[in-house]
Amino acid sequence: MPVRACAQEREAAGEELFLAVSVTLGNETPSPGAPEELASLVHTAGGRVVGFVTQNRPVPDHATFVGKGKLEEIKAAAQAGGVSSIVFDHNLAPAQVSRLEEATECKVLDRTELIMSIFAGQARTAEAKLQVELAQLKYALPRLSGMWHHFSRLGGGIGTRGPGETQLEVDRRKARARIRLLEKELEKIAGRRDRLAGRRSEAFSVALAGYTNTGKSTLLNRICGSGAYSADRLFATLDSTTRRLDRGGAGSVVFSDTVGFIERLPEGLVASFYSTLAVVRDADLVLVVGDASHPCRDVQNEAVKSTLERIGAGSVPRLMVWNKIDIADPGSLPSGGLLVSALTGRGVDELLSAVEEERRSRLEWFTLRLLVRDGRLENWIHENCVIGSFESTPEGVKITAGALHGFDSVVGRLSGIDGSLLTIERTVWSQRSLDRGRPGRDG
Ligand SMILES: Nc1nc2c(ncn2[C@@H]2O[C@H](COP(=O)(O)OP(=O)(O)OP(=O)(O)O)[C@@H](O)[C@H]2O)c(=O)[nH]1
Ligand SMILES: [Mg+2]
Repeated sequence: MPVRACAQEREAAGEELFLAVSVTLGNETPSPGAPEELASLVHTAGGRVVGFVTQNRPVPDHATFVGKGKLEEIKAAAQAGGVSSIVFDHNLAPAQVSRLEEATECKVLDRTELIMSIFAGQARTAEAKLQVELAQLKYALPRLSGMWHHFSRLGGGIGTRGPGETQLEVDRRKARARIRLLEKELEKIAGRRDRLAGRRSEAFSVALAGYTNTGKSTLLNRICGSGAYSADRLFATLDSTTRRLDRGGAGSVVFSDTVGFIERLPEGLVASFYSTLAVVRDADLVLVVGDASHPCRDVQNEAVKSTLERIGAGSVPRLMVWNKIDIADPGSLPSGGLLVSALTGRGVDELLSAVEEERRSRLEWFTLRLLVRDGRLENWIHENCVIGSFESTPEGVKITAGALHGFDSVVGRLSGIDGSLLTIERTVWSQRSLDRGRPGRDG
């Protein structure tokens, strides 16, 4: 069967076929997993890459990104493969897209549009949908002139659908008004989340962050027994899920799972998902979850480190966790980090012990005296502090307790419940001095 007829049949079956283009610029070293990752992104978006064209250039061509000769090659390859969509593993200027589409007579998508299209297709929660629409609109705004022509000629498909699709056809004024509305809605949602977070701020918060598809949601489910959505696809998670780990003791730990990262995560998505990513920024500890079985695990991890900086979480303490050791080559396991399998549970107890050790190292100890027995105050202390000793005396209750976020935060919270029943001895020890066995007066 001729290639073209075969391609048409597959397109008719609902799969959009792509020619992929990747250019290595200047003295960049091509990332070894980049072609597979691009193909995987296209697959997640519902399409298939049927051909790959590469080029080395010192700098991008101003008009068409690739050079003239390469453009001819791309056009010929698209025709031979019977594809009407081309994806560039780069970000293109609006004028470059127009010229490329004219020259090749194909729809041209850049990396940002492709990733945004995946986000649009995967968004489940109201917040994620609004965030993706905002990112898409902001990206489309400078491209709106000619957009109508672009979509009417090329029809639907990847990059042209999603929460933002109808908005892409309206004029700039309407798009700007919509952007303002979306920003207001998102502020409201973020405000509600901040208020909720404030209520549980005494817990030790641990965020799972890492490259997409490394097993963060599976690990959250393994640790907390929760039903977070996990799947063998990129960007399965686009929101944040927080679960409390109930270990039966005082001073709880909450784990949050959130959207995964990728190399060159589009700026617009980082900005739009800023509040979703607050669980990482505000965490007491970030577990950086890597895929030990992935051939490009180190490149992925570099991308994760730089994304953590970009989202403002660069200074949060981290613990490296290498997941999927059940399918990793035992001869080349990564060093420097905990080794776990979220699927089989191997190493997960050691991981929890490491988290617990980290939490205890941050505790600050102090002594409280309650003048009378009071259920509400005692409950609060039990739920939010680690109890060192609890002594009932004729004058009330004497409690030695440790808290995560310092003595002052505890005083503030307890006074809010009923300060009149309380005297607090400002005798504060750090966990470190306790560990040395010589509790010294730090404050
Ligand atoms: N073999 C093996 N597979 C795993 C392990 N952990 C997760 N997986 C699989 O890896 C795939 C991705 O898992 P997820 O938990 O959805 O990954 P994620 O990091 O949350 O991905 P995103 O939400 O897309 O960023 C799923 O098919 C999981 O079953 C593991 O320890 N071993
Ligand atoms: Mg996930």
